[in-house]
Amino acid sequence: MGQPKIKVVLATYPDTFRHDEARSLVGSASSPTMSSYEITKIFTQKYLNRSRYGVGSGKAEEIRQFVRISESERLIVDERLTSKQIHNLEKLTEVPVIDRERLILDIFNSRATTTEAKLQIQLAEIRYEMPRVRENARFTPGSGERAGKGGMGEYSVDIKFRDLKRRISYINEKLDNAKRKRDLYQQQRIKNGMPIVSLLGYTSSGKTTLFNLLTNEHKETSDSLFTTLSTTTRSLRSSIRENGTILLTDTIGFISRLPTYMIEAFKSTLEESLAADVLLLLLDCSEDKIENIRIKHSSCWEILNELRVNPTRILMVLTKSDDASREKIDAVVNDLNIPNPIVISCKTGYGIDKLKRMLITSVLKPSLAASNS
Ligand SMILES: Nc1nc2c(ncn2[C@@H]2O[C@H](COP(=O)(O)OP(=O)(O)OP(=O)(O)O)[C@@H](O)[C@H]2O)c(=O)[nH]1
Ligand SMILES: [Mg+2]
Repeated sequence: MGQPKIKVVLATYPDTFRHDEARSLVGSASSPTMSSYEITKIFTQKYLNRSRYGVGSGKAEEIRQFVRISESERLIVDERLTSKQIHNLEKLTEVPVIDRERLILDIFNSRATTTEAKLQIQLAEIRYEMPRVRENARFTPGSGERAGKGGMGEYSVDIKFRDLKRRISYINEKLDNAKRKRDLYQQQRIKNGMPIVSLLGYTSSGKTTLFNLLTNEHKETSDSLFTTLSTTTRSLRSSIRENGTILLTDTIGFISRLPTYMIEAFKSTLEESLAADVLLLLLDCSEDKIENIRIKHSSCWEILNELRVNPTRILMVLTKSDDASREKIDAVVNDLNIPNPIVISCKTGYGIDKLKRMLITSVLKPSLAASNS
């Protein structure tokens, strides 16, 4: 029997993309005690960055009343909140408040299995905490008084800051060790002339499902967000290329509005994928709304640009075609201006042979990849 669910109220934006994504994030998350969440009501607000509560004061009061009558146990706000906003909301609603970044970190925490992923999350946790140490110092929880009158004084803020910085150096050192091992492996791979193809894309775009299909692996897949957090590399099935091995890499997915410090925390994992000879950028075309597909597409490109990836090595792959009409796929291709799309379905096998052929050609002549980007 599963744990009882925790009743939560969600405050998000009115547009469908953010609304639906926030709901999926809550559905994928669980509390530190591993209980999952059940949404009692979704409140929408055009702005979630108002100074006092994030939401407007009127909405905050509505939320307070609903939390009380529905006996909800948490409030989740789909935006980054300051310590002060969290404190104000907690005081008003009398339940713990979780902001978007905290929610993503909680999902990461519940999913991390490798030592490296755990270290990366610890790094992201510290980076989440750092600005809040300073923010906290500006008011005294419980009284709103200035620091020094029982709040965290400047002296203790400095000590806390120094401690966090020390922890960052320690984690970075450990991550560097892991990176050195990976670099060594990569040098060996280059020496042996083994081309590498990586799977990238929005979370839940179908990367691991394709990875499993092409490598005979059984890595976990699910419709929850961030099922995969660490990088796995395997050989493609030998039938793909008779005269040598191609390696395939699966990694963490992207999401919109991901703060830079979180991308940075996972950079060492991502770097392995970004260094591949060919990068397959997967895009789920089964989404109901083309607007949502467009947002996911542009979020991926924003992150790839931020990570300075050379676009000529990227091949676009539209996934889950079994769940999308021909018209929808054509509309996506036109809308996003993809010249030579590879359309696949891991469920029916559609397009998989074409993808394999395309991969062989691309790793042999990497410049061909440019025609698809
Ligand atoms: N209908 C259909 N569903 C698919 C297909 N490929 C994957 N899925 C489903 O899409 C969901 C996400 O698939 P994953 O392979 O876990 O996606 P991912 O990109 O690895 O996701 P993260 O690791 O969370 O970033 C799962 O429920 C899969 O069963 C497909 O070709 N057709
Ligand atoms: Mg995955």
